[in-house]
Amino acid sequence: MGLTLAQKIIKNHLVSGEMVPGQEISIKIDQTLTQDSTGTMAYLQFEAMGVDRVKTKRSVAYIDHNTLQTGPENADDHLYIQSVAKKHGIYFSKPGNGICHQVQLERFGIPGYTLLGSDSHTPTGGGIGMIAIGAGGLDVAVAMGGGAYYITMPKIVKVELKGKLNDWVASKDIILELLRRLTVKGGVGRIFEYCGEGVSTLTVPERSTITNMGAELGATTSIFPSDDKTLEFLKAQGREEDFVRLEADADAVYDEVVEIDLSALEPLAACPHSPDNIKNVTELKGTKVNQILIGSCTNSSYLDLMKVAKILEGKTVAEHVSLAIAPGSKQVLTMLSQNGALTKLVAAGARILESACGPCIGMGQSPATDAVSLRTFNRNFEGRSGTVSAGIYIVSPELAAASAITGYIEDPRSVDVEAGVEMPKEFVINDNLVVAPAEEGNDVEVVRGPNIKEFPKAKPLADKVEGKVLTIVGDNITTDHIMPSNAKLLPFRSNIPFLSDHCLVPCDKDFPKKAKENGGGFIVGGSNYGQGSSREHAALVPLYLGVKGVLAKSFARIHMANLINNGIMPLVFENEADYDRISEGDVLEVNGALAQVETGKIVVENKTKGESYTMILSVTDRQKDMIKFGGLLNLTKNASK
Ligand code: MIC
Ligand code: SF4
Repeated sequence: MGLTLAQKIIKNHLVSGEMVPGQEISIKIDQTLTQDSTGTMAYLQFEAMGVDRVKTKRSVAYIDHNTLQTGPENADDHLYIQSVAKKHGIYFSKPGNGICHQVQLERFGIPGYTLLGSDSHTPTGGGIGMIAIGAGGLDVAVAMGGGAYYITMPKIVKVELKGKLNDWVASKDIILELLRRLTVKGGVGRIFEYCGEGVSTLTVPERSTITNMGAELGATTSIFPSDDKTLEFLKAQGREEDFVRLEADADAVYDEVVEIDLSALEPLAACPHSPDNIKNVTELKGTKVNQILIGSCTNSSYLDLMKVAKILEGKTVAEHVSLAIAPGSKQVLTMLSQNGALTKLVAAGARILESACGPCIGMGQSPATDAVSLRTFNRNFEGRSGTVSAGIYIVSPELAAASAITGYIEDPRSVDVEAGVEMPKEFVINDNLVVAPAEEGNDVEVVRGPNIKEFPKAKPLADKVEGKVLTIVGDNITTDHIMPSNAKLLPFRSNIPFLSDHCLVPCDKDFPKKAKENGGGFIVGGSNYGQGSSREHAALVPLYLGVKGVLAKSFARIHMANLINNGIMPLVFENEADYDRISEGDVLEVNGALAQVETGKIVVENKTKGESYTMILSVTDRQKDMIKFGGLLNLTKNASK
């Protein structure tokens, strides 16, 4: 029986387990990436492991999220990461060099390699045929130390692309179409592998837009074959030697199949407040727009911005619209400036932002009260923009640019410009913002500013676990709800005590107070609890607040792993109706917890109501040990005794 491409790469990296969906496997990681907002914790954890030099083929630390230095905190974090990177063998991508996923694709990604990143959009690398996975900082720290990465073997979904996109329909519309069909939960436990005649019609940056936003499906990762288009891209990046041709076997067997006829797609938009709330542009046409933002790791490539420049050339942004553009990398910005496209953008009235995540993570550019904002980003969760009342629409750069001119949502097919942008033969290469690590790290001193606080350490599981239900939240709660990120909070990503006053506040403003007054307790959630980002803070902060377990209808993959890594029990209702029986303030108790963890079923007694609920602890044996020992670090320490 033939193998799919994902299976081939996993097989080549398999350390333990069998490639049977649902079973635990572990794989060797070739490359890691961190960014600054998750990186400080990842490196503090790496340091706690006591490993001198990273053991990967290449590890890169990027600064791209917290670049708005409104006080010394972010700059202190940058210095810490820069020095720790130099000491331990990690390349350091300075602020200004670009968004981690864009730069990794341009300069470091290699087809057939595995990449683990402390950011949920790491699967962007699937656009050049990598198995690229997002994870919590602790998992990335372990991988840097040479440890294998453990996951449940996903199902492999074949996405058969037929035909070719029509002019001004974008690759963004392909992933929006998948989100329309499958929802933000539809990809959980799955790898999306793209095949079919439509693949060869898409360039690497277009493919990467799709694999990037596979994260919004909840997928483990997404991957494209490595073919002539990949060669064209790597060659233009001066990295032809990194190319290897890779595809699925002709007789590969997939667990599921989805077909998309590219020629039938139309421009789409994800409407407020979820990436799967999809409408056709024709339904939205004429909606007045106040702000347009073009950028993010989803859509800030050279090709994307050239399309935007083409549409905006000679035009002026509508009077009532603010248009801001953040090119994805220094390379993109340099090329736009060299070929004059930047001048066209500026002439049209665009506000040029630095090459960083910027407004995508709420670092500035919050829209006005009740404003409508079109963004080429990937997430439109309520409040993520910094303005709770704003309506955020996720769209392609083409649709965004067309709308910037009239100030109303426009169908990009109506622009009077010829479609298509040529892939450059050569990208401009200048890696002078990437600092190589020291040959010998012993003499490098790690700089720890006052903002670098210790991370909370989990304790081994007690046999009797008790506490109050601190809050009850609904379905699809994101990590942006659990641990909000914005220009005010991001500077404190290395300061868990500070962040703890903001935990779950968008859902329940009294949550931190209740957690502190009661010395911790339980959170009750609906389905897909913890969707979105990889931020470990959504587990570390509840850990700091004394949260012992989360009872939910289901969990998102990365968040569930982060809870377990930090010794918090993720418990799934066997009977979903029990969710409605629980009230805030109920006292819950688990007796004989240590033995119950072993069985994978936990009986939670509700002392207040005099009833009990069977909860499933759907974890592997190794994860059971993590919960018992109090997280991954304790387990690792225990194993090495
Ligand atoms: C995001 O897009 O939500 C982030 C910010 O990149 C996060 C990481 C973080 O919270 O620092 C992610 O996607 O993992
Ligand atoms: Fe940065 Fe936004 Fe991409 Fe997250 S989704 S890595 S915040 S650009």
